[in-house]
Amino acid sequence: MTATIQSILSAEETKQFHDQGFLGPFTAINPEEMATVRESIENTVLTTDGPNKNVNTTMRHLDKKVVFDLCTHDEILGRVGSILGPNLILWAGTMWNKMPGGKEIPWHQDLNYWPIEPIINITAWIAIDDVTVENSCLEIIPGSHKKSVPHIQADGKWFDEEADPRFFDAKERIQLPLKPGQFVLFNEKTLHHSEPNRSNRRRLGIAPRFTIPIVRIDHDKLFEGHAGILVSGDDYMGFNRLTTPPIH
Ligand SMILES: O=C(O)CCC(=O)C(=O)O
Repeated sequence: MTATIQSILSAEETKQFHDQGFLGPFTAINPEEMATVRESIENTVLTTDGPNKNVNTTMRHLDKKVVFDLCTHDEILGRVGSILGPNLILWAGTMWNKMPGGKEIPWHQDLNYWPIEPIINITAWIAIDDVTVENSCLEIIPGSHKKSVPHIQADGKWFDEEADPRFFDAKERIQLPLKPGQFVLFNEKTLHHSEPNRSNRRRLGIAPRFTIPIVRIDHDKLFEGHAGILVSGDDYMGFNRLTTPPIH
């Protein structure tokens, strides 16, 4: 059992999330505070191995307090909890470090890739750098979460699979530039994407993923030894592997 977060979205905002599949931008911390967090991430996270030995940009909330604290900021948990309820598990998190020249992240729905069942998730995409259209901000298609889109092989992109373009209209995209410390929320079926980074600036963001205790996580498919962290309320089901937040 952990402290239970306070819901902070209005009824209108939660309806908007259900209608559109995304919400925001909101502010977790201001750009000055993010400058300190960014420096710590650059010096202690991007330069070290994490718990997933294959890639040091995933799951760093498990081993670095600076990442855990950012991912579980009250402004984020309060909004996620307004939609998923008071019992929340932080089960994944990816840092999206797209350098100048970095590839397109193809249009996709996250549920296509994830070993959780049922697939219930809210992602908070948090800007660590100043994220603009030029350095390839997140783009989403409002309302696209209402149907599942088949995924096909992708060539020359960040992932090997992408949403089949015959099943959606990319012209319906909206772009989501974010100041450092701002974030947006979206769900497991919202189509999203980002262009190649055509600027000369890095685009670093982090995307913590939250679910609820009825969702079974296939931990070892994520990586051997993976565990979630209960970040609010009670794990009333008790079948997922959970661990405690990092202390340093
Ligand atoms: O950072 C991006 O451009 C894409 C992020 C993404 O695919 C995700 O967080 O699920």
